[in-house]
Amino acid sequence: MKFIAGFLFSVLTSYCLAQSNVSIIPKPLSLQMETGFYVINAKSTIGIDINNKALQQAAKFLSAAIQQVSGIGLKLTSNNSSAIQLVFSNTVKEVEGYELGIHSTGIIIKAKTKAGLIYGIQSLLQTLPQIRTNASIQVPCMQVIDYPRFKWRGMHLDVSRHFFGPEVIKEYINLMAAYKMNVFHWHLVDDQGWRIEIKKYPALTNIGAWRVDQTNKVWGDRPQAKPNETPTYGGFYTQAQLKEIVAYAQSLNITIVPEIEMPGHAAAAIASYPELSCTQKPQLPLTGGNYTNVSSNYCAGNDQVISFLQDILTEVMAIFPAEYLHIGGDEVDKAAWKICAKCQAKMKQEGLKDENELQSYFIKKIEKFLVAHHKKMIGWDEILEGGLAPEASVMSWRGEAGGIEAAKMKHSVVMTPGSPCYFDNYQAGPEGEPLAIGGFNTLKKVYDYEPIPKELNSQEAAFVLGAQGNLWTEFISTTEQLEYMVLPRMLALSEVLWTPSNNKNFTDFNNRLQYHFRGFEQKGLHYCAGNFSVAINPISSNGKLNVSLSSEILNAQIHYTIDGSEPTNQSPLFSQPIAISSSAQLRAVTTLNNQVMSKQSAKQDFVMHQAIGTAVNYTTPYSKYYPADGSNTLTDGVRGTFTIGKNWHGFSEKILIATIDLGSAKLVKTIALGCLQKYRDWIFLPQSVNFEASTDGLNFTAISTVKNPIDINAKEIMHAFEAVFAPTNIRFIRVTATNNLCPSGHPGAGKPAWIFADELIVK
Ligand code: TNX
Repeated sequence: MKFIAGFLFSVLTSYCLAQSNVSIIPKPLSLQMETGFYVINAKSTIGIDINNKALQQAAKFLSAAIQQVSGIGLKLTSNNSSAIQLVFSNTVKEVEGYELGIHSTGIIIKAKTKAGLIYGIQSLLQTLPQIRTNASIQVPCMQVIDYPRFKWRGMHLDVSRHFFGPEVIKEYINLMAAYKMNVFHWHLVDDQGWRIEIKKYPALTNIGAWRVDQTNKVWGDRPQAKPNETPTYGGFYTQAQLKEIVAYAQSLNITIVPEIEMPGHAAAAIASYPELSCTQKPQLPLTGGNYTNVSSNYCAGNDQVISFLQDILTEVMAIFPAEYLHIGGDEVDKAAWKICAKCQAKMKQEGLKDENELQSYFIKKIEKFLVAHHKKMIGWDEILEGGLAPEASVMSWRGEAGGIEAAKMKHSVVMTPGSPCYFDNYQAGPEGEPLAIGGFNTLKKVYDYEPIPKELNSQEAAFVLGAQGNLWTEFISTTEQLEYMVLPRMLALSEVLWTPSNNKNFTDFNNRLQYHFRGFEQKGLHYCAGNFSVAINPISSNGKLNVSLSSEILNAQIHYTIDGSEPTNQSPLFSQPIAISSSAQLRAVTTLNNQVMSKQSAKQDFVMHQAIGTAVNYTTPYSKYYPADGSNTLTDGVRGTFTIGKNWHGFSEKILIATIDLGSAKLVKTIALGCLQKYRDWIFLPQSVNFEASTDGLNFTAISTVKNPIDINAKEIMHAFEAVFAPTNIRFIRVTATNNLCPSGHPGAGKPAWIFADELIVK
């Protein structure tokens, strides 16, 4: 009976949904479809308390949006029997909550605040057809009760690396608003451009906002400006423009949190006022990612810097009424401070034991100033180093560790870990995708994100305000690409932040998403239709390997081969995990309606050898950012690809020493360590790999040391360092890989490189 009832219920609801096509994103807390329609036509009016400004603003917004879809202009009236009613009501308890009732006789949206009202309107708008009708519109009847899970539902945009004018910013705000995001974190200054007019310091925009145009070159390859070249690329917002945008955002319930970076990422300010750096040497505005001989930190020992920044913040606070102000604080290379007389004197005078404490001293001074002006300070997680300022909030970007630490210290936190919250990373491909900074944050990865880390108990979790998607723009120079990187990942994040996690379902989201895709097309917005690459997920346990395949594409099928040949729609169809029992190359493609959709087949090499399944002991652990699939990644038979987040153990600035025990003496004639070089990601093949063997695990004898034969400047290559020797009985193997230094000409020249290793192959 229960089964039949459940079955009937799901048939009925899917019938109603299919029929009415309600695809609201983020998914409302509760949505009850009812029978019938309300018809919006030329006679419909919007009824409000006409003396209430907020209601007026909301009603105008609604009427303009309906006009866009249907061409019908709805009049505002004070008639409380109007067809569409917008009302403030105390029966709605949640601050951002709303109730939307669509009945055959009319529509009513109730909310406690203007925020709720706007959200109710946004939901109503998502029940309208995406295709312009130029006629009356049928809206299906339903009852929605809704409010958000998190209060910080953020999107960030870097306008320093590439500049986007006020119209683009408004479009960004519109997109955010449509999906009930409510914080716009505006990254207004960075090394490559100062974008906010500061009246007291005009050079910041006269000089700091303009650079020699190298837009046609990839960020990291852009030559530095020469003194005889004219800076022509850039732009900035006047204070009047900013105030107008703030008001615009406010009308859609979006708070703008401005970011003024300090004490690092300040090269543009230093190009404008060289006396602010430790060296005080003049420099030209950066054109891209080449920092050779450029100061990008303020001098932390110079009191003039503090007063300069306080003057700036005073003007910033007068433009942005937000409760929070972001002061950056990330990626400060403290080398300049170590050799700066002023910084060292300041450390002595204040009893600071190292440069981390100097940074903390600097940030605390700024916080004190902001607090005195009734602002809350937020910064990137590096502000934890050397001691967190007393009331600071933390934005956790280098994973979640900073956020966890801050929440445990009872400080507010916004989660924005690189994976999956960096929308400058690839979302598909990467073959066929526009060049991106790297990484791989697919729609599903964003959708599956849970902002509350399991390390936090419920009291600590309350300090997590929410999360945010970040859009850094080193690799994004056009509006089209900006849209493409945000759409549709922002929609996935909006559901993460709005909808209770037990109410989320990726397939259901993906179904609703199709309606939004039609809307993007209608509006001429660029978006990513999905990651058509097949995800290959090896599962190794007890030395046995099974592989599962998945696709993020709705209703897709997967075809595969295991002999290295290119799969077609005729190749075997994936339905259950594939057992791998000998070395093989698996390839797979996504098909839709019997057509191969993947730009390139996904490939994965598997290698069977004598060490499969053995435990690996590392002398120094692998980076927590590159755990691959766990501690025996080197012995799981799974070879790496050029995707660094998968199958590779990464070692930062350290040599790799790994020991394995084959369990008993075995006849061995080759041992190899698979390694990766990826120039742009500071990953270089080791200088050499040394192999040793032992029968007792205590006394090791050298087998051989294999030198790196590959050009240090090679962009990307996989190479196995292999020792070949006369068959020998061996039980224990120790491998030592010595890291390289980044070569000259590389942004990290002279600094230790990463080692990436995927497999220790024993044959
Ligand atoms: C790190 S995230 C940065 C930015 C870069 C970004 C590129 C953060 C606080 N700092 O300056 O643009 O990586 O993904």
